[in-house]
Amino acid sequence: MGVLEGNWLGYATRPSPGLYPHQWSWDAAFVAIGYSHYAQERAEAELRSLFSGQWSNGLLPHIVFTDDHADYFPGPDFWQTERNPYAPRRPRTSGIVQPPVHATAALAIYRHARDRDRAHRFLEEILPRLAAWHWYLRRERIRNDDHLVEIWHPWESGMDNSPLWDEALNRLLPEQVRDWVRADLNHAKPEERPSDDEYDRYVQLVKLFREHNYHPELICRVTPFAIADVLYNSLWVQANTDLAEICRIVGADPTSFERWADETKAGMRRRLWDEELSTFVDFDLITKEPICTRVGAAYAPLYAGVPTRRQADAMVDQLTRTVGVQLDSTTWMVPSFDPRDGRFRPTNYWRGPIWINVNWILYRGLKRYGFDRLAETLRRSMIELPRRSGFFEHYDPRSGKGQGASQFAWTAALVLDLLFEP
Ligand code: 2M8
Repeated sequence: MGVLEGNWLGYATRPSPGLYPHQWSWDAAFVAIGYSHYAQERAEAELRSLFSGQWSNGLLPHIVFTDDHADYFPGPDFWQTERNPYAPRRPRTSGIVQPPVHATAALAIYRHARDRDRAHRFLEEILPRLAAWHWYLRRERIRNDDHLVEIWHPWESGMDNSPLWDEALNRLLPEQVRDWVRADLNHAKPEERPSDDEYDRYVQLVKLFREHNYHPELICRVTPFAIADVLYNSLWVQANTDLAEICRIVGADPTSFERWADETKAGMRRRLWDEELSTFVDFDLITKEPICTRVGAAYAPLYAGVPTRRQADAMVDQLTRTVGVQLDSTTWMVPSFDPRDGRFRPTNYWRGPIWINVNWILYRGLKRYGFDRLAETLRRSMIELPRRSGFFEHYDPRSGKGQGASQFAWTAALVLDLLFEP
């Protein structure tokens, strides 16, 4: 609770002091889940603040800027989202999205509420906004018969420099002129952050979207990066299921969201399942090739009930034999990337370290399919790691040492969720 208190800005929670001074989209959802157990009003405020940055076409931006002058790149003056008529003038925002965990967070607020009437009113208030957000993804980001949502930027996945994107990013040429300066290295060690070459590509994509004034119907034609990501689509399936439940609670029609969950679930089974790897894999919509890279988030479909029983058994068998790591006799966790792969880097961001949010998603998945013992070990490990090392952004999968930003909000929020869980 102290970590969340320290990051509370009075109306929203920043991910951490220093490195992340604004409000991020999926961070806000995880943080709201943490607050939902003991600070209902604050949980509501967290989502309300994020949705104050929603565009009138439904896009929920990946960053809502809290302070125009904070030391963060790219800031609002670089994004220039005011070029798009749907973007709000205030607060200023970025022009891309992040994974849709928000309906899930809103439902958690209702389920954990001390004051149910108030929570009911909150659901009524937030439902149109959640629906507009899901309609945006459905309308602008699904253009294949498999009903898979596509992302156009590594930042949209939330797993910025995951090896999943290496090939797609390598197809972009390095920037000729670097007319911008990174701010992250003022706050973090370079070996724990993406490389300059990766930033080059991230910024190039932003410039391309900016040139097209963030119009999705133009971007979808020109983007060199379009991927159907397993984690994103799993969270989308579950969020639709949760949004349908919200509809039922407030007496609205849940059928569209139920159908969207079912359609993407079927599409994932059809298009993303890799029999040889015994897991789901991302799909590059530009090259029309699967991305056969084993990352920790590849097991997220368990969370959304996507795999068949046979697939789930094969996945968990693989998971325990490959990506999962035993830190000591009692601690077992899932790093962001397969430790046996030559590109594995235990201290580098999304290329190896353990992240609590992905493990929380996998924990829920293991429970959903009845892998209770493994789920319980994972739950205890997720509580144990921060207890030993502090609430860090990520952890070294060899030693459990905390890395990246300290006082990291979603780590604290999700540990709270585990502790409060009945
Ligand atoms: C990281 O991403 C931002 C860009 O969005 C950054 O590196 O500046 C990612 O870990 C992302 O998943 C997270 O939401 C964000 C804030 O915690 O940081």
